[in-house]
Amino acid sequence: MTGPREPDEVTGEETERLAALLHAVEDAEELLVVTHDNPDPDALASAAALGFLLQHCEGLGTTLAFGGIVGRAENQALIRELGVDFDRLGRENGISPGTVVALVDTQPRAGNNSLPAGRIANVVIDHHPPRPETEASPFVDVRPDYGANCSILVKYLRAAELEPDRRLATGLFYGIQSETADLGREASRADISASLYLYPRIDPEAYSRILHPRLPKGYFRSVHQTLEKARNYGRVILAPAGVLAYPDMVAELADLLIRARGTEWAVATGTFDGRLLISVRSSKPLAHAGDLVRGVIGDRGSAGGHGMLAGGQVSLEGLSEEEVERVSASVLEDFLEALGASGEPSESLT
Ligand SMILES: [Mn+2]
Repeated sequence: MTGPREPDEVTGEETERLAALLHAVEDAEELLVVTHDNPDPDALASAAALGFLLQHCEGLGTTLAFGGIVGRAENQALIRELGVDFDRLGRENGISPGTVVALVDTQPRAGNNSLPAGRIANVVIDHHPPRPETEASPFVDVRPDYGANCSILVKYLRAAELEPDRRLATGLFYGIQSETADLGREASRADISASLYLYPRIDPEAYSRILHPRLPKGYFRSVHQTLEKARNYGRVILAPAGVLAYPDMVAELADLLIRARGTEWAVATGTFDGRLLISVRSSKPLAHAGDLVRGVIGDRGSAGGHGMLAGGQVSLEGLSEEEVERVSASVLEDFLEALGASGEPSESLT
């Protein structure tokens, strides 16, 4: 028997990584932290934490930004409780030369961020599988064994002996719990340790406001429509949601559907602003969901993810309504085939 676990100590390796990070930004005038489009809590809190760290350690003026939209009520509440502003970044936006760009929870050319083409990311801190394009960045810290990117940022804060304020601690804690399904999905020792460190520092009322936000009517409409359209194919649920109320809705639906008893895979799709968005969840720890989505989407679009959760998108720009239907249907069919479920008769989930 072992006693209750204490947060890990800061190692010399972490101190060295912090020194290298600070060295990489020391000549900067400004810092721009970019996270992936339609960001999730892990991305949002990671960005806020990196801004906080470099503001305090290097006195850098910091802008946080992402492309796309935050629609999920929990994620909007997280931004409110973090008390930071995020700029909207278009792929065409110029970034001034004296600005250091940091990517968090994503990597250069991953297809899910709005870092302008040709712009080098000076700093990359991520927990998705490393990509070859990332090697061009001067400072890279990619830890695919971490369940949440926020847990990497906690290592930096602790190495810097920089206490996160209550708002940031609350946001980071939520980011980790949300990404790892409360430490039950792909959580590593580092995620548990970061959670133990953060928990005494959070604001419980703010945390509760993030977890239990009021929901817009569009949420119920989308859930209702999706449940009616969702089909069971053995252990697979396919849910073509149609037009989404907001882009991160598709992840919310996949999170809901994977909870259906007996389900090993949930695939939710929907369209938003000229794109087919895909979100995949698996209940199996060694599912390789990221590989699955990459294989199915192929060169039709972009995809990425981890073992138990993944996502992707396919551009629908310029397609007629009929063509959109056809592309959407063929993506779902390809998922069924890849999951070995195509021959089985489907039944309605409800
Ligand atoms: Mn993440």
